[in-house]
Amino acid sequence: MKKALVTGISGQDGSYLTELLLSKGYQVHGMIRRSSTFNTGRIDHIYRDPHNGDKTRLLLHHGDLASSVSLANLISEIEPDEIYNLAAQSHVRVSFDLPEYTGDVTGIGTLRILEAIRRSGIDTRFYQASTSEMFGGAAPPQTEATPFAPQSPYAAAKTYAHWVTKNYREAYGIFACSGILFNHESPRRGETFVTRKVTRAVAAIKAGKQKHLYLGNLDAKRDWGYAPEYVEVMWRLLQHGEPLDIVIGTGESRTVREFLEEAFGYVGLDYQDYVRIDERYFRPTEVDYLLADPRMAREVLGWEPKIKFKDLVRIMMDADLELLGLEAPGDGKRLLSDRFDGWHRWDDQLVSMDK
Ligand code: NAP
Ligand code: F7E
Repeated sequence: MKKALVTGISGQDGSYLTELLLSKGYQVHGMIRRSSTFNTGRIDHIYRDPHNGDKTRLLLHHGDLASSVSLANLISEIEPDEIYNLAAQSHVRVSFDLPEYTGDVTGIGTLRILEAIRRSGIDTRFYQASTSEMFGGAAPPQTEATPFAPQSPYAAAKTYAHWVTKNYREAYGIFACSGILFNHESPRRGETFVTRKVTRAVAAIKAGKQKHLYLGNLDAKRDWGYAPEYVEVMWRLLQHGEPLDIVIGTGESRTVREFLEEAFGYVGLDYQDYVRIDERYFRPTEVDYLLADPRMAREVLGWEPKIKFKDLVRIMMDADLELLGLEAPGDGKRLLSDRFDGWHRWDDQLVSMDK
């Protein structure tokens, strides 16, 4: 049985990747950080408490990207075949308020893992969650050859992590890869990222629980894809014959305003009646236009996204309407059951644990 260690298992991508790995028969070790409140909501549906005598291939351990000791201990004790480093202070706006912390966790945290791998001497494959934010101000479309131009402490930290991953590959022969992922979203997206903030607000407005939605820059353009499809490519990258750095996105870019039109329009509302601008959501430096050229992912990994912008909005809208007990038009839900099977099922489906 292959063993994987996943940092950031409690986040959006960590939860989907864990479902994928369990469905492929892996034993998954997840690193969670200590919190005074429960932070495992996204993986509770697949966790089995060994105290109940349940068979489980999902094991959780405390650790932190700020702690070299915890990382070195986990890596030498588990001896994972694959390590997916998904943990990060991942919010761009917040990184301007917490620049030092973001540099430490999102940047140096990656070095701590690589150094723990090197010192343990184990033969493992490493995935680094790099990001389109590293392209920052570079002209679109962005490819593997586009020079980085980070525009935030988050992007600068990720750029450091990206380069040090490449350096450990070249210097020490570690099978270390980076996926340069463009924005990817889902019903499990953190509530303060713009897509989820919008879909939750539309549902709350529809339910009569909220009157207005306060946002920042509506003109920024993003290449938004569907998170479960993106975690699949992380796994494919580590199964590839040689370590690579690769761009992952849909090849379509839309403004925040277009997202608003689509989400409000889905339930028959006009966003202009509800959206207000609040300066506090503007960033000191913005990334205006991200658009992936995902040709290499298609040619080398055979990866192509099935869910594009409009479908993504529908999937997220259906989920947030249902969370508030409202009847959803259901287009998103139907689309998921038509296009996917197996582990790619609607969010609440359990992954079979006894494979
Ligand atoms: P997310 O939902 O914000 O999850 C981040 C995860 O990191 C959470 O599990 C969080 O734990 C954990 N974490 C934060 N600080 C930590 C620390 N000091 N030590 C250990 N764990 C820590 O992020 P995501 O959207 O799933 O993204 C996954 C990764 O891909 C991140 O590295 C992100 O920067 C990167 N990325 C994301 C996108 C995107 O569009 N989603 C695109 C490109 C790259 P808690 O649950 O306790 O907070
Ligand atoms: O912002 C604008 C904002 O925070 C998208 C992270 O996963 O993807 C994510 O970073 C756009 C920006 O995502 C609000 O100014 C307007 O132009 O949803 P976001 P992000 O900054 O693109 C990349 C690839 C990552 O790697 C990151 O980890 O939307 N925007 N009004 C707003 N954004 C937020 N959050 N809130 C607003 O009220």
